[in-house]
Amino acid sequence: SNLARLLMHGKLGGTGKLVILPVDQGYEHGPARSFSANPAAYDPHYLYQLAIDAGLSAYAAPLGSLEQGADTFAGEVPLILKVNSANSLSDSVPDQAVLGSVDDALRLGCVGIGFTIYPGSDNCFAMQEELAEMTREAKAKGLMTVVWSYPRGGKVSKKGETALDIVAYAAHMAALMGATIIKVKPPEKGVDLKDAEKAYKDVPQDSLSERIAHVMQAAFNNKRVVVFSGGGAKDADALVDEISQINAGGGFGSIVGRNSFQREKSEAIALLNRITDVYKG
Ligand code: FBP
Repeated sequence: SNLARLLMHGKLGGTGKLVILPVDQGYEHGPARSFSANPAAYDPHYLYQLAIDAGLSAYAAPLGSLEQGADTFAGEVPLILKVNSANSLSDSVPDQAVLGSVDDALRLGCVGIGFTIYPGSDNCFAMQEELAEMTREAKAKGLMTVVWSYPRGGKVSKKGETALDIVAYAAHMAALMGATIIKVKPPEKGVDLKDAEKAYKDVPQDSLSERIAHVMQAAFNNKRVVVFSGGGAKDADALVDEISQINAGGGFGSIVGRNSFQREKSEAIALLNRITDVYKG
């Protein structure tokens, strides 16, 4: 299967763990905000090569950047086509435009499609219906779906986007939608939905590893593959410590974008090596 192809690739091949390079930040946050820290990363070939040289499990990106290298790097790293994207110029409710298709992913030799949902947004039902439709087609054609489940808008406060109850809810919804791989942000302590306080009274959540364990419980008692995002620029030791706790809590891996491509290449590879070493145990 395509999931097996991804799990058998790179330095973590055969461990059941995975580290993915996602580069859609140019679309979501803008090119200079994404790439000025390491201008080499403006070039899609650099990003392919980074994922290959670091021995990562997969490289995920929107259509244009995957196309700009699909022939040159064919077969060298599993690819995930990120089929929908938000942008920082629009001031509308949280939403993403669907810009790629399952057939595009097949044409590019991808193992799967990546899709963001914003549970909570005024557009969340339409986004979930789009995902359901694309998941159906992807499964019929043998591709995986990787779901970026990012609650945003509605009853979710800005700070609450990473609260434990919200992240666990996000992982659970993606599991119910049949996602092959679920991607959420590392959860923080506390609940955001007032009526969740009682349900969380006895859930251990002081350490990140305890919070990760709860998210894994929400993902069908560890039966679904959940990976956690790297987030904005962080100190290398702090990121490795965070990832050690994700691993200790039973997380399946990480998706690390800005913390890898915003560093100069040798530093990025050194950090990604430390991260894969954590997941190798
Ligand atoms: P990072 O490791 O750079 O955080 O990448 C993960 C990611 O999900 C990207 O795929 C995406 O562009 C970005 O974070 C979205 O984050 P946000 O919606 O919070 O800006």
